[in-house]
Amino acid sequence: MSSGPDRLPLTVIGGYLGAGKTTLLNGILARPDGQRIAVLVNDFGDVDIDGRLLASAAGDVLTLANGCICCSMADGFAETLETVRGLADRIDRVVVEVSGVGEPRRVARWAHLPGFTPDGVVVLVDPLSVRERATDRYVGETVINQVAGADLVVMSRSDLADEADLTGTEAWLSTTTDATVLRAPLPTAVLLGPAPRNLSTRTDAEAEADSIEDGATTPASPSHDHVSISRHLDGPIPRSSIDTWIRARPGGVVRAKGLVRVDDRPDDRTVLQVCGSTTTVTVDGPWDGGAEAVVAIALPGTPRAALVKWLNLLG
Ligand SMILES: Nc1nc2c(ncn2[C@@H]2O[C@H](COP(=O)(O)OP(=O)(O)O)[C@@H](O)[C@H]2O)c(=O)[nH]1
Ligand SMILES: [Mg+2]
Ligand SMILES: [Zn+2]
Repeated sequence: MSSGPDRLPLTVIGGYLGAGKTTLLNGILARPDGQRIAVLVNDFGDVDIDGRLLASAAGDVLTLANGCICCSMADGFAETLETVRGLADRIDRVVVEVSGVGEPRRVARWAHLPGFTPDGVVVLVDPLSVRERATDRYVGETVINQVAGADLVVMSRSDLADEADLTGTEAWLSTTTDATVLRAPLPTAVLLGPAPRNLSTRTDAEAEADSIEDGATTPASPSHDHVSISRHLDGPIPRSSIDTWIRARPGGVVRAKGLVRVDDRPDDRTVLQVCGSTTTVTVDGPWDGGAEAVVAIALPGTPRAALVKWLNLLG
């Protein structure tokens, strides 16, 4: 019995590194409103940490590892969409998390493929850092394009920002995008359609003009030159090495994440999250049996050696 539409709504979630995309997705998966959702994750770096953070919340999580899906033809992405279309009778919709340097509006073109229907572009912004990032010479253009191409902009971390940050960011956003701007947390029904939100009113002809072929050959923007390195760890690491590591974060690092075991809690999964100047260390459950790994992402031009040395401080 399938009373739903025969085309799968495809929602794209974007936003700069650390903006809160995976957190938002986990929230959706935790409260799916009775919908069966397939999630596609286009993580930055070669270690699948986001996929594992999401997998603990739900079933159908597919990881897209073949480069940034906004600018490369990414055979992997076309194939994955094919796979998802094959699951159509057991899922209700698809949500794609684009890498933090990707342009989600470009990815949304894929929703015009047979079997899918566009359900909008949701872009996360961190009210504490987005205005500064937007002026950065390497990533500014990407951050602005992400926001400008959104249907709905969601301000994450509204719990940490003060009212001045929030209203200042809202004022900036109103000059940068036509999108509806809302503050997190938001119910799933608002994040995913159908909902009273300002879905772009582009005609099919305009969408056609933005053909997938064009997107496939568009050169990557300079923000794609972020320096990313990863390291696999072997066995539990000393608690003290985490403290040392936090204090030694080199300049240029905008994001790091890790799934590790720590010597005083060797059976648990400890999640390391560096996001801008904030570092959090949390335990989210028992060890998942995967590889112990950490990935660091830094602004273009950051010396790799500094990142290697930094990750080597862990254990
Ligand atoms: N306090 C707070 N922290 C958040 C919020 N959203 C995300 N974070 C934290 O910000 C960090 C980056 O979030 P993540 O979802 O992984 O960002 P992504 O890189 O865009 O996928 C993590 O440590 C999250 O726990 C929020 O609304 N409030
Ligand atoms: Mg993520
Ligand atoms: Zn890209």
